[in-house]
Amino acid sequence: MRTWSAPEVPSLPVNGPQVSLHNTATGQLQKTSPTGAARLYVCGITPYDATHIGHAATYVAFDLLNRAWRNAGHDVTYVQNVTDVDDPLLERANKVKVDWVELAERETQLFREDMEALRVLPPAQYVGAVESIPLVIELIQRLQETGAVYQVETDLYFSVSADAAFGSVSNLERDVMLSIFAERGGDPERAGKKDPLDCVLWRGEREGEPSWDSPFGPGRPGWHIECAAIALEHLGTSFDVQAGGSDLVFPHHEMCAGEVQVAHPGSTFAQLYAHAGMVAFDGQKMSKSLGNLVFVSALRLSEVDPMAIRLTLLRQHYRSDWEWTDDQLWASVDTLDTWRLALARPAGAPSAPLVAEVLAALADDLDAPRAVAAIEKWVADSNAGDTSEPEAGAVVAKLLDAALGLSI
Ligand code: 5CA
Ligand code: ZN
Repeated sequence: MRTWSAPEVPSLPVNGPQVSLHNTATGQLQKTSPTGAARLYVCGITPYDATHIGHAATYVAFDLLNRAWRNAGHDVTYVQNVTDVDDPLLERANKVKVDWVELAERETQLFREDMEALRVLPPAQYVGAVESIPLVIELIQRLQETGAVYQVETDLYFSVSADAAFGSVSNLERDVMLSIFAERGGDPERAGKKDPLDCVLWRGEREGEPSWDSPFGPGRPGWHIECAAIALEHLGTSFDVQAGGSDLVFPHHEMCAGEVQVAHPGSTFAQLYAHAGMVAFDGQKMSKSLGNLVFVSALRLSEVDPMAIRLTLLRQHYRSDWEWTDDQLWASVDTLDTWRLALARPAGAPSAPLVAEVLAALADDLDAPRAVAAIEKWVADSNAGDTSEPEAGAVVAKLLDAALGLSI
C-alpha cells in the first residue's frame, strides 16, 4: 500500500542517549538495544472513520520513539498495517451504503493526510490486511502443522493453550481477559470452542461479506493473525518494539505474540510491548463506536495549525489517560506564537544544555512533557534577556523539528 510523504528532518549537532521504554509485559522501564536498524511495528487504523485525536496521540507517541532512535544514531525500520477488512469496517459500509473498499480507501487517504500534517514519519512498509492474505494463509498453515488450529463450522481457531507463554504480554487474570475479550472483538460464548479465549484465524465466508479463496475454504483473515503475519514478514521475530494504544494490550498483542511464538517455536514476537494511554472526550474514551470524536481533519479544515494539535498531544505523557479539551488546543496556539517570537530573536539563552535535556527526556520513556517544559524555560530565559548565544534560535528550531516533530 502507498505510504505517506516523509517530512524533512534536520540533523542535530549531537547524538541523543540510548532509548529506554516502559515494557507492558514486564511493567519495567527497559533500555532498547537495537542491533542494526531498530525494528518497530505500530498497529494501524481500521479505516471506517476519520482519524480522531486518540489515534493521533498514539501515532505521535511512537513517532517520538522513531525520532529518539534516529537521534541516537540508529536507522529505523518502521512497519504499520491497515485493517482494511474487518467487522467494524463492513458494518459501517453497510450502514452508510458505501462500498467497503471505497470507504477503506477514502479513510486511509484521509489518515495519510492527517499524518503528513502532524509531521509523523511514515512507515517504510504500509501494509493492508487484504494484500497480506497470502502471508496470513501461510502463517495459518504453519500453525496447523503444530496442531494449534481447530475448526468450528467454517471458521478456524487458534488454541491459546498451545502457547506456553500465553498471558505474558498482558499479565491479566483470566476473568479479566474473558471480560475484555468480549468487548474487543472476541467471542468467548461461541459454542464448540475448546477455550473461550481462543481467537479466530480464518473466518469462513458469510452471506453478503467479501471472501477470498484459501486452502481452508473461502473466507477472510481474523484480526490478530493479520498483524502477526505482517510483522513476521517485514520485521522477523524478536523485533524491537510492538506498539499501539493500551486497548490493544489484550487480546490483540497477546494473540499476535502467541500465534507467532507457536508457529516459530523458541522465538519471541517482540522484545518489548509499548502502549499509549487512552484519550477521552466528554468524559469517556474517544471511540468510533461511542461517537465522541474530535477529528484531526475537521480541525485542519477549520484552519487550526496542525503543530498546535501536535503540541497539545506532546504536553501529555504518552502513557497517561487524559481528556482532550479545546482550551488546551487554544493554549497551544498561544504557546507557539510565544515560541516563534523567541526563536526569531538574534540571540538567546544557550542551546547546548537544552538540546541535551530534550534528547535525554525523550530517550527516557518518551517524556515529551519534560522536553516541552525545558523548551518553555529556554524561551522564558531568552525573553528575560539572556542573549548569551547568537542565533541560538536556529539550533532550537532544529531541535523542535528533529526531536519533537514541531516545525514552527
Ligand atoms: N486496526 C486496529 C489495530 S491492528 C485498530 O485498533 N484500529 S483503530 O483504528 O481502532 O485504532 C488505531 C490505533 O489508535 C490503535 O493503536 C488504538 O489503540 C489507538 N486508539 C484508538 N482509540 C484511541 C484513544 N481514544 N486514545 C488513544 N489511542 C486510541
Ligand atoms: Zn494490529
